[in-house]
Amino acid sequence: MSIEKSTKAARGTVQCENTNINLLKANDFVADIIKKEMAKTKTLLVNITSSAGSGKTTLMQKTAEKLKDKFTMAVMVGDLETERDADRIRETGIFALQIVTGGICHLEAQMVHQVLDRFDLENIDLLFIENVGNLVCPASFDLGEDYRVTLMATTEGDDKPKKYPRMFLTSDMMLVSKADLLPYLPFSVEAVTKDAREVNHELEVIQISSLTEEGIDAWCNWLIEKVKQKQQA
Ligand SMILES: Nc1nc2c(ncn2[C@@H]2O[C@H](COP(=O)(O)OP(=O)(O)OP(=O)(O)O)[C@@H](O)[C@H]2O)c(=O)[nH]1
Ligand SMILES: [Mg+2]
Repeated sequence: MSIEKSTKAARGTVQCENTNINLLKANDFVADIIKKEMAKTKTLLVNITSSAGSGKTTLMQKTAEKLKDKFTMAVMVGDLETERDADRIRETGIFALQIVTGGICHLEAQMVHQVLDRFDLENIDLLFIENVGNLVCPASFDLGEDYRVTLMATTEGDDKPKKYPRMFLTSDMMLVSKADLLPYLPFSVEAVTKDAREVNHELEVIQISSLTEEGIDAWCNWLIEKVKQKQQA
């Protein structure tokens, strides 16, 4: 099964007893509308997920610094409170919009759709969604993205993929972030990769550090390739 098929099928599968099936159906309906909109404007949509503090915003800043002269890019960022992440991303010179969820622990397709008209999609090649920081709820909500990328920081411990499998099952890429801290931590990249691939054998993995720029070229090249594919589709 292709990555696209397997991850999207997983995103649509309701496994958790507490999950509200109607809510997810409504979400998927709007996610489809977003997908169609992105197909029309040939905008690559990438949903960035992780635990709180794994380095999502820092990676958005670094990616903007590296790619903003190559593509038009923008970021939509979800947080429970404050405009802080959007402010940080705007400092790089790209457009960023904060969605304040007011306590909701994830973004839903409806929230994304509501603010889409604030983005000049016809002229945006690459749109990121920085999701609310946690490995649980964001896993269940398809936002119409082309790709889901999960950061797994070395500071979190290497046991997370098996404890929070749905996030890794529904992701296309795992970025092992804060790799510069590896010499100081009991964290095995080999072990985390093995566990994550046992959950999702098609998961791509890149080790990165936004501080030292390790792996940032590989990450940017992956994005460049995906933007190209989207524009040729
Ligand atoms: N050592 C190290 N620290 C990093 C790296 N990337 C981010 N950080 C630090 O980690 C902390 C959290 O980074 P953020 O980018 O705010 O993380 P986030 O995932 O956006 O956080 P939330 O939006 O709150 O979930 C900050 O103090 C960053 O400076 C990295 O590659 N290496
Ligand atoms: Mg952030």
